[in-house]
Amino acid sequence: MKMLRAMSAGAAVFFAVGAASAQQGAPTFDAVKARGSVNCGVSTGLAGFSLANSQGQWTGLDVDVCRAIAAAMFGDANKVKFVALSAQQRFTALQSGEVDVLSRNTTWTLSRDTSLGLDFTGVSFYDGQGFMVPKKLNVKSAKELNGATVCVQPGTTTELNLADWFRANRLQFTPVVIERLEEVNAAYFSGRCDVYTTDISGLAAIRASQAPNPADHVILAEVISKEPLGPAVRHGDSKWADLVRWSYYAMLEAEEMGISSKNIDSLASSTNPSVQRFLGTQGEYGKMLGVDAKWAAAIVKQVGNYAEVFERHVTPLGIERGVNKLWKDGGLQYAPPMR
Ligand SMILES: N[C@@H](CCC(=O)N[C@@H](CS)C(=O)NCC(=O)O)C(=O)O
Repeated sequence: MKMLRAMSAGAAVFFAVGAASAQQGAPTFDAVKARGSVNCGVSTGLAGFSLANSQGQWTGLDVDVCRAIAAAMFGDANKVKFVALSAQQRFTALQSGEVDVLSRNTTWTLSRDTSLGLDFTGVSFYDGQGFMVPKKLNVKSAKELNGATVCVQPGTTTELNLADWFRANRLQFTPVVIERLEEVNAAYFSGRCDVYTTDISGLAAIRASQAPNPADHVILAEVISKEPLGPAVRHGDSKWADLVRWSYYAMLEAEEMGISSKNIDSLASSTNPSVQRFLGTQGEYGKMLGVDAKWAAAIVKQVGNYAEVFERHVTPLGIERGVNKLWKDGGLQYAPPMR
């Protein structure tokens, strides 16, 4: 594994793309099925998104996306092995086959979609980059940050946007670039950096779970980028990408239809055709995906719909649904029809 990680990103891409085009069929889908569990790459520990407790049990929205895939594939949301990955490690881990899917606050960008050999299957959380500063610095706007020392993780869109934004605003800054999350957190909370920059969801998670006193830190109003975060798979296995994509959409569709883990059993006798399609009592949608007819019902029963997952993990951080509301409630979350 060390050797794989040590391979240059370029070599890994060549290997992954070469392997994908040489093989026909559904290598990842078949490999996951034969193995009996999904290898899911998550971040090393971000409250609300992917965090392991002392027993090694993972929770969070990114974690639940992988549990949903396992529920669809095996009828059992627990058939997942979580692999903790730093921002720097994550793409090599996917390219080399160490994980089947990355569900880890990863921004969908053109270069990742193309030259890194990935396919993004949707957006599980619409985010943007922000800045957190100690309240005692009395900073009201990011425009006041000239000359600041800024903590940032490498291998992220964050690092790039940071440089762009300061340059565009003709401001100076000194980056403090640290790979390990605990070390960046320690650097910021010990005052080694004036500013912490990352996705706003990350800032909220770090403030809520790591700050000695969360009220001592403010997240500034400026949002300097678009960060559509979503699951990613390797190029070249559409059957696997389809399953990952529709597992997530099933959570959205369930919310839209008012199907939740609490009421799904009571809907078994529903005569509503779209409910019947969702439950797998009408149509052959499971077969089309290569899984059981009850795949979507298993997701909702064992993991929940998108609102349930969001409220369980993300709401406690003080993050509102905002743009992550369903389209019919004025947000951006929209699932294509399940038919
Ligand atoms: N969305 C950005 C940033 C993602 C990212 O890795 N953010 C950091 C800061 S919140 C993180 O998740 N670190 C967790 C870790 O290293 O385990 C990207 O895709 O590049």
